Amino acid sequence: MTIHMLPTQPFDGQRPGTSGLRKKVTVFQQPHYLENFVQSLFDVLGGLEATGQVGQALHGKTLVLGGDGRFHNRAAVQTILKLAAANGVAKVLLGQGGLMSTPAASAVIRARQAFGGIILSASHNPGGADGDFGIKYNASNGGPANETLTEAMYARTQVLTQLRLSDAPDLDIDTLGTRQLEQMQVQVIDPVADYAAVMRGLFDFELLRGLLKRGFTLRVDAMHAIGGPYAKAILEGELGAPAGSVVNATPLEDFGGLHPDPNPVNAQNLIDNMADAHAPDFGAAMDGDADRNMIVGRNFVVSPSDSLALMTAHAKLIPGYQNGLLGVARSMPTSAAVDRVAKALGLPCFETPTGWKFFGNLLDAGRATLCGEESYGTGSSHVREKDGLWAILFWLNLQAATGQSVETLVREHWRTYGRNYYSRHDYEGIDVEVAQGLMRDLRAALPALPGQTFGARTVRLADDFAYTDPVDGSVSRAQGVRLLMHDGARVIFRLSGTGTEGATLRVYLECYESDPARHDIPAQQALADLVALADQVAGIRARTGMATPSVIT
Ligand code: VG1
Ligand code: CO
Repeated sequence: MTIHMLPTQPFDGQRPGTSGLRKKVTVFQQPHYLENFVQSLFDVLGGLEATGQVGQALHGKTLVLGGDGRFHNRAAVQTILKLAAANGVAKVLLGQGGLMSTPAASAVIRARQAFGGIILSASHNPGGADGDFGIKYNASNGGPANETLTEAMYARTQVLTQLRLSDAPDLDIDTLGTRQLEQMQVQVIDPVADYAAVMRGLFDFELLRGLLKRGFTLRVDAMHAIGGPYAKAILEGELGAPAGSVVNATPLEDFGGLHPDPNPVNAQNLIDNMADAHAPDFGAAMDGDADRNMIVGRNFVVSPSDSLALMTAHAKLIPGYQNGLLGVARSMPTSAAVDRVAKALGLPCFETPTGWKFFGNLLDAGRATLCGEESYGTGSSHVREKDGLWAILFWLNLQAATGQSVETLVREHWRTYGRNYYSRHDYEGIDVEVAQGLMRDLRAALPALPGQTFGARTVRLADDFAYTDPVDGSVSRAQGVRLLMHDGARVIFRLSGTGTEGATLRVYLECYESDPARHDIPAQQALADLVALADQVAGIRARTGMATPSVIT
């Protein structure tokens, strides 16, 4: 085995987006494409620029490695191991079969005090040979690399000239145990164990066993992705849910040809099952890397923004949060439902840009305990990622503790706090120039909007969201255009940072209704005037040629 220094040339476009670098599998399969990105990461982590000595700062360090099992996962693991060995990494903790969910990777980094971790996933994006692949780096707190680090990585990809790679043969990644690659140890670990231990410490497993024993039924749809093994081990294995409660539980390289995104559109099958006369008591789905969750009651879908608000309101019923919360945080486009609960409970409430990386500092500093995003993501300080199965266990524990169904819990919540009607309209696959033009013109139109009236609503504030991190003072600008109405309604526009084809425009719509007699209006109807407003202000239909959004959640 020898370590080779191979000449290489920079690739364009290796700037990480909302959550790591995501591209088509075919892009990642280009010679040196993955190698360049990982070498750039190691150069930055190793302090190459600072010390001039390769591998200095990585010396003696342990990294965690695993992915969601999508196509190219196994090949990428082998390549990354050979790069890590050649770059002086002391040890890699590798999930068996190269597998690890995103929240589990975060749990392992924290439990084993690793230096960081590399997660191979394009999350909810489709998989397979024609699908997407992705890679992201998490730091020693278990959370996504912050913008300073991702920008440094990107800068490095643009000037990279050399790879350090071992020519060792491929390693056995399927058998538990420790093996050697050059000077580096590779320990193949059970990807579920550390994560399950964290869950045991948060939830009342005894109570949940009792609930399931009494015949409470559930259907958890793992969408042929990495959440399957975790849900099976914990829900069926440990808590005694009947075999078959977790469906689509075997991770497939192409997710069965489906789109592993737990929303009512892509998890239609779950929605149908929960509308059935024989529907189970509780339903849920997770995404490709198991950090997202959708919560479904009998014939009743919970909006992710409501889920966060409800968790905040009831947190003290859950053992892990019985002493109360330090604070809560939501991404800017997430509805303000949680703000109302925070206000009632006297909790600090933070509004961050889209992307879990922005919650890291608040969690580390002990200023927030629960965090959430409208995109079916909720989590807490137990790890530094959003966590699908955690959310499922939280809702199960909540139902066990209160004896109330999902629908009753949500309706009670609306009665107490009012309902924030919410929807997201996605326009996918727009020409990039068109999308950028739309946002540019929208930004230019902002100064004239305050005071303007559209039907019953008047614009109170129109701006481009900027965030100053209250912990480190870093500023992130241009995080989305906000139109805030005098009555609390909002329309938000931003472009997706996770897509791999053209541009995706996301339009987020929200309005507030305090009157319980008006809590049963279909969301699209309640928000119809805001949809029209959005089109009037941004010219979506005219510019994109799309009469309707491609996805409505
Ligand atoms: C989307 C969501 C965002 C989420 C991100 C990563 O980003 O909107 O809330 O944090 O995906 O989630 P964007 O830039 O496409 O809107 V995951 O589960 O894909 O890692
Ligand atoms: Co995900």
